[in-house]
Amino acid sequence: MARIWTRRDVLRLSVAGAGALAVGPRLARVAFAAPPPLDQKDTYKVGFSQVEENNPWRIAQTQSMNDEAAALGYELIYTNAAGSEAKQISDVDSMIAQQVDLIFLAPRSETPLAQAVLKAKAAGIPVILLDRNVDNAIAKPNEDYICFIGSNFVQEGARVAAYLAEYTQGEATIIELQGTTGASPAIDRGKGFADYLAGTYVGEEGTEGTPVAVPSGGFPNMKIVASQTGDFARDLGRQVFETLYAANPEATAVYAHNDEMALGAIAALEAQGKVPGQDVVIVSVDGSRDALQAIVDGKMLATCECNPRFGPKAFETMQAYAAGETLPDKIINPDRFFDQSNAAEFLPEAY
Ligand code: GYE
Repeated sequence: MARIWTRRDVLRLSVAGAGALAVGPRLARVAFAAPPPLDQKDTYKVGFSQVEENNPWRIAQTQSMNDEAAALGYELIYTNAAGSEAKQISDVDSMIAQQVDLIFLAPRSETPLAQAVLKAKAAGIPVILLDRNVDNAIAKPNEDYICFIGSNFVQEGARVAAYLAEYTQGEATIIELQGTTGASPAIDRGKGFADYLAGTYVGEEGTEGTPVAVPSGGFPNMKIVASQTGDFARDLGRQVFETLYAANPEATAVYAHNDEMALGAIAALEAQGKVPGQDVVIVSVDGSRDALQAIVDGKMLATCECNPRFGPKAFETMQAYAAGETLPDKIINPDRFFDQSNAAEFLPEAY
């Protein structure tokens, strides 16, 4: 079976990796057609490389990973890259040096962190990607890493677009606040939303929640007039929105790639004496407590859920891999959708 590696295989890969490094900055993809194996054991030492810890979504995710590791009696080696790709790459290096059994990686962006996946593979350590993907031209699921666990971000963007289209009856001048540049949720949430408005969105991958079909021709009177990154952060979202709104005061809607930036835009509008929810409607993704409260208060229109509580699914997937199960390339979390009709109901369970 391709999954069984010998120590000599690992050694050969390290040598191949070192050779590739000598000729260029990128590790060549190694030839093995399966990620490194994982023994079945009573307890494990597992790495969790978190991208940042500056918002409620990340805090809830880390909490969920800690809780599940503690419940299972596993040791969790946690690192916080504080929003830096360079730091995250060295965090993974240090996990490799500590010889963890497996690495859960929440990669900041798709391309630089694909290299970290290859390094872990070369060291014989399997990786599971949490909540963001890597560039699959560089590192592949079921080959270089086990699988990705997370939401269908294209669908999230399309669902938000469908909701906004219905609410505005196809008339909107939109400012888009993008997530972290090069991060898969930013790329895909942008794409799903834009494709839906253009009329080219096609539902994908059997997940629930596919939005209503786009009318042919899309929504010609819904236009994105400005689009810039706010790095998924509340205060940067506020500042970027302020600049974009000053240049586009005719805007009637904001599409933020996460709740934190949506809340930043709400703060900027209020600071200018505007009424969020009336002068400008705001839609986003995540389903944080503050966002649900903003919906209850009428300041935000809707948010598509993206659930941060990964712990149980992450460790269950790891155990399934150790048991020799074949896993899909992507394990998709189902997302709910929150608006005025149900935000109050979900507030108590929100993070
Ligand atoms: O939406 C955002 C977080 O990668 C899916 O990252 C995740 C996103 C999430 O910081 O709020």
